Amino acid sequence: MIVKRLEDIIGTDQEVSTDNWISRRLLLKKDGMGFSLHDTVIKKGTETFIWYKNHLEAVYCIEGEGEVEVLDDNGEKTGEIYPLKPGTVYALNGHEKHLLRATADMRMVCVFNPPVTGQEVHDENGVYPLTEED
Ligand code: 9YT
Repeated sequence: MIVKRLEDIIGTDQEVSTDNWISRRLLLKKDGMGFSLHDTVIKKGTETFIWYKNHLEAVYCIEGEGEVEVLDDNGEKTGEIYPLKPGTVYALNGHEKHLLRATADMRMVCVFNPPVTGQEVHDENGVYPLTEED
């Protein structure tokens, strides 16, 4: 059995920070679960373009508020916007391009399949790279 605590991850290399979010990676590829599990804070006032073309992600909001806007394959707005508040989950089952906005610090529990390896941040296309073994 694996047991970890958020307090033990904060300040280690399993905590990855960008201008828009901070991600505490509780379970990673190396843990062998077939998914990774993250406790992520999306910073208030930010808008992030994201495209997980290599991953499926489910995101469960447990604190804060914001919205997610679905984009089409060209990255153009579709008008499809979903408010996010505690108790709302969205799942990117179609690798949708999207914009994530936080009007207050938003705390999200995120699951990735395939699991991330640890240090991933979005590249210039909003994408996390895939590792060789994936
Ligand atoms: C919700 C989302 O995709 N935020 C960006 C960071 C990501 N959740 C991560 O790597 O933890």
